[in-house]
Amino acid sequence: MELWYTEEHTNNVRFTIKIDKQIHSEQSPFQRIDFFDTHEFGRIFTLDGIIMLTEKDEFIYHDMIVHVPMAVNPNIKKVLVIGGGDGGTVRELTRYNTIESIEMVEIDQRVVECCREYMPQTSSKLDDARVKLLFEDGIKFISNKENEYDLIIVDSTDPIGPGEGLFTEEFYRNCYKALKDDGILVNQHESPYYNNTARLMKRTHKRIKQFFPIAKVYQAHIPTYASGHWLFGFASKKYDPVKDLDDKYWNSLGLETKYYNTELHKGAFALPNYVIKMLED
Ligand code: AAT
Repeated sequence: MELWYTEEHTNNVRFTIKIDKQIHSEQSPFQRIDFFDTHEFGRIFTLDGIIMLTEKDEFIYHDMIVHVPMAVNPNIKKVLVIGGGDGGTVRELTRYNTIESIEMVEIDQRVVECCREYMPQTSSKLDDARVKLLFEDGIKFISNKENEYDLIIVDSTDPIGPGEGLFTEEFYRNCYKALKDDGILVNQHESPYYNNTARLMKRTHKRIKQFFPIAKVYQAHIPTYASGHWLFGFASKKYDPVKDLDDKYWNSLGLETKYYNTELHKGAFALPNYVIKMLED
């Protein structure tokens, strides 16, 4: 018998992948956690029936959420990751010797435990000496921080369920406060393509723009997220992500990346007209 994983991308569109084997399934206090092996995408990890990552395309998401801010400010030393329990974002951050501390605040301890067991490709660097794991709600965690971080990465689920509060005005105000004067906020910013996510992405940009003098959006092609066209937000008190790109410095580090390079960095901020219009509205 053939097994297929199906995810609803809209009420009228479904995305289906052939499953070789179901690996693990459980209901945590926060969400349903599943792992499957697939022929096309390798092992996949889903929360509440939505793909968080696959072995085949996670490099795109994690390269873009980490290397873009790191190539803009080479002096990033103290980083906060909110969500990201699979460890992919932390894995990329640990490649920078200049980073001194990485705090990862993940609401669901079971995500980390399961990813340590079933997703070694992303969780392999969670034991780095600079990494501190905190199992709490990122919304609450950030509320009393001031002038502490050089970089905050919001590697969150979509704004439904436990991730909802990570897309609110209050949360972005608190991120602004928690960042140093030259701090950068990067977040997963949903997709502009289908109406259901476009609505969320427009609202997210509007909210971030209220607090940050510089608020830009950049894109990547992530095949297993709805429509494949995914956005990230770059917000800062000081740095423009393209004008302040330190490409000489980043290239001198000699980091080998499968997706990111500094030419692509510049290009990722060039958006299709319909997206520019959505962000202006
Ligand atoms: N690295 C790509 C994987 C993710 S998972 C996002 C993580 O955010 C999940 O582990 C979830 O438990 C955690 N999370 C959700 N809400 C909170 C919260 N309030 N505080 C802390 N952690 C939280 C991102 C996938 C993006 C999918 C896009 N479609």
